Amino acid sequence: MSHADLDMDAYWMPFTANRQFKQSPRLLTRADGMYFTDDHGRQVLDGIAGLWCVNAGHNRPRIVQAIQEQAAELDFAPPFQMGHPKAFELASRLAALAPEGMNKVFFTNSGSESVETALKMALAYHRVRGEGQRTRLIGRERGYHGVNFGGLSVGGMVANRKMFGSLLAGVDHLRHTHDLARNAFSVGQPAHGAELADDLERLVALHDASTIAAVIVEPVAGSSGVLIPPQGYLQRLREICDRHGILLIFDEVITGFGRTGQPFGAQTFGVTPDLMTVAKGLTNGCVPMGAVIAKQQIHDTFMQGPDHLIEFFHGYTYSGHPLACAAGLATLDTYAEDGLLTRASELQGYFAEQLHALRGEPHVIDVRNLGLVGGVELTPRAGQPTKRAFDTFLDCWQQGVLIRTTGDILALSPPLIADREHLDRMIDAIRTALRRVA
Ligand code: PXG
Ligand code: PLP
Repeated sequence: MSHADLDMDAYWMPFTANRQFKQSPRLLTRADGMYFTDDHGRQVLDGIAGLWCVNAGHNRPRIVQAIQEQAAELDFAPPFQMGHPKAFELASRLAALAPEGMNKVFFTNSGSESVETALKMALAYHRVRGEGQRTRLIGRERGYHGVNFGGLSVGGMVANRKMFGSLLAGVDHLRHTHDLARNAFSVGQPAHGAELADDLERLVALHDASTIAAVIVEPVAGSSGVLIPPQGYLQRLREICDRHGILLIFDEVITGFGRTGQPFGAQTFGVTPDLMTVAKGLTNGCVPMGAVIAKQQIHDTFMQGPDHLIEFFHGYTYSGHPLACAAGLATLDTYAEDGLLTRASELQGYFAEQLHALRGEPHVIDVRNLGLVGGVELTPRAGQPTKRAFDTFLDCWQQGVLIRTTGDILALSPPLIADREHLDRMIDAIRTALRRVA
């Protein structure tokens, strides 16, 4: 079906320039492997794993079959006071992949819900331990933690926040780590900025540690433009949290499932958080699902009082949905069979080399990379912020390559099945586009 036959009026599209889109729609109708097909039958190379989620590539037979079979076998089981085997199985498999000691899994349906869940877990954890005055949550400027009120509050993307009132009370933010003056064109982790973690000491001095429940950061900030943590930064944040009894939450919604070269960013960077949020790649994007993975000790702290009482008053109708669990199990099998959770570590050298060759192309003021994530920052067009990057995106789309933009930053996060030729083609498309956008 072509969009000429489609009534586009009713659908209010998320995070989309609705009027512009409906004038000139970009419709995807099929997907397989590294490619989408659009409604004109054109093949479009997927440079962003759908939306940082289709890590094993599209239409993987094992996952498709698992979803089909599950739908016919058990379509739904209530998650409260009831269970079904695949939820337990998937939780065990995730615990085995996660960093040592992080072995309790709470299911949600998205990254946003995972973040809300982790923030609530942190608050309740302190309360259960008798430190209920630890209510403050600390995020970071330029952080993205989804779109619900907790995640928005700790998040630091101004456009996402400014329309929505005063958000959660008692939230503060660390400074972001983006520093073009010292770190532009760093290959991998930038050298400068570990000391920015000390900003947490400033907030501790201001609020007192006894009021702070948790700090949440993305190991690599994705949505706000591919910001790679400076060498030593996450280690230092961990040390400061430990010193003050503050929980450290890693939001691994993007960095999870092989994106940075190890199963989780925590492993790539050698820093273990207390709570970890995941989503996206958990089911290869095929069925909505998220999870919070907690340290055993945090979970165990809740397990007190009479054992017929609910320990944590939280959960979603679709927590651990059978279809999502089936997709998750088949996704983990697919990752394991194809060695995808460490494949980015093999490809990242080549990817970095090719991506950094964009240095010197028109408008390029920074190139950054880690694992199979790349960012290319452009000078904004005078008086028209974001337009140059968006025009570059449109040009790439015309060339049959899907990239992503945020502000004036281009992002690449290819499926982890990509080969060198795919990476070349994505980067060539960006080069060609940059040479012709104004
Ligand atoms: N945390 C992080 C770190 C994310 O990247 C979320 C939470 C929210 O997940 P859900 O599933 O509720 O969307 C995300 C999501 C982009 C982009 O263009 C990134 C996300 C979502 C939409 C667009 O970079 N990440
Ligand atoms: N709103 C109403 C009226 C509900 O009954 C429920 C769940 O029962 C929700 C919201 C929450 O929905 P979910 O559990 O899918 O997040």
